Amino acid sequence: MHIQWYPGHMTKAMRMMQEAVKQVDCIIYVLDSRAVSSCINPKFDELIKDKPVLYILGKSDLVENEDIKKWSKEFSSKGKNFVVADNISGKQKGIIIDKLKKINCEMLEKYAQKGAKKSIRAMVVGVPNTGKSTLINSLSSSKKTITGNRPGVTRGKQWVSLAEGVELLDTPGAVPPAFEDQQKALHLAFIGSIKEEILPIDELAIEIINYFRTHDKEQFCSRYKLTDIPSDNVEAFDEIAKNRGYLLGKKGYDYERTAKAIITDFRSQKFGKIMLDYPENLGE
Ligand SMILES: Nc1nc2c(ncn2[C@@H]2O[C@H](COP(=O)(O)OP(=O)(O)OP(=O)(O)O)[C@@H](O)[C@H]2O)c(=O)[nH]1
Ligand SMILES: [Mg+2]
Repeated sequence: MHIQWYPGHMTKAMRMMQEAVKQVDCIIYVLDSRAVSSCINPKFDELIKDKPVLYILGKSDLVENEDIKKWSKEFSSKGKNFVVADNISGKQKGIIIDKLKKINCEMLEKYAQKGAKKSIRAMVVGVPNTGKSTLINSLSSSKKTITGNRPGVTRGKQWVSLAEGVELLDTPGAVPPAFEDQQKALHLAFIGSIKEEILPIDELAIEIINYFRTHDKEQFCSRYKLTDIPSDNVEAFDEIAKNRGYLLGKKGYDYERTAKAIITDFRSQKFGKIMLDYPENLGE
């Protein structure tokens, strides 16, 4: 399965961000904790240049604490500013604001010396569906930005002000123009950051089965009451369909429904909390 997805609206979005970055003090880079290295878009790194960055290891509720600690260690050892967060609850608001002040302290100090107060302007970036708009809403205790569990929900830029003297710029999610590493593209597809319509669902489901052949096999087998994952993909589909009762009358098994179920089950943690990327994959 080869994934290539770079719609016109992303070219436009990247151009918009290249302009907007000139007006901001810093970047909030939202990553999905399940696939941290896959969420790194080299185009964002070019965009950021020398602006201070606060990384959000978001959707942390979807991975095990022990796993996310590995990323915390990695980011700490690289001297990166980061917060492990679940974007929905807003529980980490205090620490996020503190870190924003910390990474902008030179700029704030300069204004303070002149007796002026300056708000912190931050551009929120990330690949699609990582929870950028959700984070902005929870930080501002509002529903000012539109959110949704599919990629490409945010299409334009939108400023949201917080009472704490922080202004956040929501931006559309963007992937790299080409995926050099198809493994990363696949992980983005698993977590719902690639538009569904360009993905052949049967192939995506097979890739998920392949993942479980080598990782967390017990969780997969337990969900579908399998003793093992058959090495033949058709047989694997047959067994899953049989156990879930996905039948097409007398015609056999409903493969489409089976494929959809595997993908949905993965995204709704039916196989448990799965972290796809581990720190050694962090390209730098
Ligand atoms: N479990 C969990 N779900 C989250 C979290 N953050 C966001 N979500 C869900 O992820 C989906 C995508 O959230 P959005 O905020 O729309 O993501 P986005 O990054 O703005 O997406 P685009 O605008 O499409 O780039 C929504 O269904 C959110 O409810 C989180 O921390 N934990
Ligand atoms: Mg959004």
